[in-house]
Amino acid sequence: MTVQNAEIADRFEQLADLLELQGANPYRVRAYRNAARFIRGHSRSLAEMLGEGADLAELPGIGADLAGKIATLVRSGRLPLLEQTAKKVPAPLVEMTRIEGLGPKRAQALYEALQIRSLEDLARAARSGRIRELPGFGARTEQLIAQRVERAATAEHRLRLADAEQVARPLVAYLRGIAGVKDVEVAGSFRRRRETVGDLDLLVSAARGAKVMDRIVRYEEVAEVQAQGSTRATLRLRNGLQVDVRVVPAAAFGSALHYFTGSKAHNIAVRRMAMARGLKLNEYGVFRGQRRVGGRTEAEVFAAVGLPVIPPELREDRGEIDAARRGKLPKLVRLEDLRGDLHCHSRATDGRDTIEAMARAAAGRGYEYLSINDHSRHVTVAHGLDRKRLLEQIRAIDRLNARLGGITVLKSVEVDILEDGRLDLPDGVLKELDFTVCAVHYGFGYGRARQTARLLRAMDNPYFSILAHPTGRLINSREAYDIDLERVLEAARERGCVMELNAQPDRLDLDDRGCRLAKEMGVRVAISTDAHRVADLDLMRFGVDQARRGWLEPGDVVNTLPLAELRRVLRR
Ligand code: DGT
Ligand code: CA
Ligand code: CA
Repeated sequence: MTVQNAEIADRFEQLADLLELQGANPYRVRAYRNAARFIRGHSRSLAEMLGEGADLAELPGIGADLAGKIATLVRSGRLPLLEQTAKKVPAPLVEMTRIEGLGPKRAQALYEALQIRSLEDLARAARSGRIRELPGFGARTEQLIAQRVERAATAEHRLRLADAEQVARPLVAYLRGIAGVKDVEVAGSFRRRRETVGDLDLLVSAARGAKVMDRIVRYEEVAEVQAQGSTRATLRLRNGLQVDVRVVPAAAFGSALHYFTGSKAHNIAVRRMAMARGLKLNEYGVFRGQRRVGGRTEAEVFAAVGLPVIPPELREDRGEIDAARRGKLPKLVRLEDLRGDLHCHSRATDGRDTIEAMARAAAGRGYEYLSINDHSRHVTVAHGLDRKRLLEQIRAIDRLNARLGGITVLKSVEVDILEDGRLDLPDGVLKELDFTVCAVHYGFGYGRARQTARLLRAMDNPYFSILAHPTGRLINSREAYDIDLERVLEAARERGCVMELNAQPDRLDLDDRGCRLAKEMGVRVAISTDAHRVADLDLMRFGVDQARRGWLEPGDVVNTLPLAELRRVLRR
């Protein structure tokens, strides 16, 4: 299997934790952490880049040593230094550092002070209230640890959508290359663009009698063939992902595509409508008695039950069938509707490219505007901007706009929301900007009342425009912080603030439900990439996927607006 970026990043993070436990040089530890962070956010597959002969040592923070390790990992699936280091650290410690929010220091404290030797020990200690008595822990942390240990024990493994794409793309190309194969589609949650997928569901249409199944199971990334018949197979790939493949005749492709796209709840509702019309609907076609009356295309399936085609992103049985029946389906936002990106970084803080390079790349993507949102001073790891440096950046952008054609660079910032809800820069400088993006970067553990009050207070600031990654969750690695989202949305509507849908594949925050709630409550959304380099501008489509799942239309998304109108909306 092509090793994915996420996996490389996970291994480097693990290595950093273990090295820290061993008391290794902090610079070395940080180098692995920074590399992991970069790799996780990098939009291109490192394995693919290596395949094309790229020199990874040229990537920021990678260097010759790490590039060598990545090459080994991609080639062999192994990171020998990690294996050696893991042998030297007690196993329970290794296990504990993998619990979210623990990390090496806290794991070590628990190991030493409470003699915790397993996750069961840890759960027991949390339940008996012994953890809160340790210095640096407290009741809230104890409660979080208890929840997370439980979750770690029961977690089902779902792959992030962007990672699943990296697996699906070469597999689909392989299938398309098999003689006799006509059509290949990835159905299931992947086609509905869910933020994570449990497995891949592939549909292949082929000429009758073509021996495609024998070829399919010989795909080089297959680790195990769990089941194989003439028309279906279940495979496990080398990275652990399961793939269901079905070979169907062209006459039934639309029916199979509809059925295997799901969701299950949506299918059941559509089938019920078919029955009411005296039709039978299944993966093989639409039937009246024994006679096939449709099924070649998905449109035929929907037409048979009197519905227009419902976009896959809506097929969750969350009201889409009723909306379709009434001719009230939303006209979902599309990538082409977006006129700009409202959250990007530059070299001034932790971005890789210059403002000019970002702006030219955005113009090349057809955008009308792009904003620069470097971090504020509180984020010291990113060398955050203070008042003076931000004012300098504002003047530099004015000069750049004077000579750039075709695109406007908007002056903005990603300003920290401090512990008490104040913003990390004085109003005097914020008012010089076109708008602000405001974000929580620490204090994730506060209880709901305190966290919500913190956000509401921040929104009281007249220069607060957009709330960045509103819940702070990271898919598969960090829970959302505890807020009353409805309260926050209500406050946003009253004050004219906007919610971000951060398009980074591990954020997608607001998520689909959050977007839908925002729309229902009359709050607009900005779909933004949080780009740290030019290539990240292409992450926008992942944000659009979730916006569509959240029923958003162009009018619900501020960055579909022409610049003059956008300015009006963002200036409260
Ligand atoms: P996942 O894999 O957990 O991310 O989610 P899905 O939606 O891809 O689910 P999966 O792979 O179990 O099944 C693919 C599709 O097949 C599902 O979305 C709808 C259809 N399907 C599966 N089982 C049933 C069933 O019992 N009844 C009906 N009507 N459809 C089903
Ligand atoms: Ca699936
Ligand atoms: Ca499946």
